[in-house]
Amino acid sequence: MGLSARVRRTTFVWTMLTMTSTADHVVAPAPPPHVGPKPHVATGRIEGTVEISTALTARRPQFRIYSDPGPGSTPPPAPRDPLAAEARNVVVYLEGDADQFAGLPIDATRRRASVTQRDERFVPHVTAVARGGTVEFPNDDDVFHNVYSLSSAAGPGGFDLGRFPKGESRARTFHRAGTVQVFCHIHQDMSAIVLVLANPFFALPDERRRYAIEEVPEGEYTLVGWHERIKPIMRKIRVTAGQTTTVDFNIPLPQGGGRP
Ligand SMILES: [Cu+2]
Repeated sequence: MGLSARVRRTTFVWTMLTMTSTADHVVAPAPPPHVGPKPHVATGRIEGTVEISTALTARRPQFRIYSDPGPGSTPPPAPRDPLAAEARNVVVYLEGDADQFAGLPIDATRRRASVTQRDERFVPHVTAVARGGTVEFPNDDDVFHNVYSLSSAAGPGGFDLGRFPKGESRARTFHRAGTVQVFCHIHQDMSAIVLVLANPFFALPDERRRYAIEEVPEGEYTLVGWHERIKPIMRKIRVTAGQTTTVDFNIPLPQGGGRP
């Protein structure tokens, strides 16, 4: 037989071995889904790009200052592209408590996040955790900061982590899905948002505006593109095992809008 046929045969045998080992790994007969500590679920991937489409008129002067620093001045660290910066404030997530999610273990990394107080801002401005997740709020500034919220998603009455100095941190655990707006009593223009999500299938775009949600159980879902200044964008999607579903979002920010 020719070389290519041999290669193909080798591949076939390897595939069979892989399948056999996979089959051995799963208890036979296959348990019903949602039962057992680690159900074997066929998963796929969702990925895409987030574009922000607006002139951001009212905010442009702020960025012009950064892009044209005077001689000898040290401007605060600023993104080269303000639109790319807004893409970092987008969260893409699967909606709701779909049946497909029941009994799935939630990766611990989906339940941890950190929002630093730096240069009298919360960094990042937007973060997300799965329900039950904990967010750390370390103070990296030379001045005291405070962290509080009145949002109902943060629990009855919200929370107030008090005032604390540089080098210290306070944490808050979020048990209810929803949008938590975070502020500082001392600096009124400081604000952050913690999006607490009902499931672990979410992502924030990277600096190239790309996002990816891994190991999503096969099925049909509503994928949401969220930004604080728009009505969430909903897309019906299907995730197929072993495949990548590509969904790009175009987020039209209202012109001249500031942060609420
Ligand atoms: Cu502050």
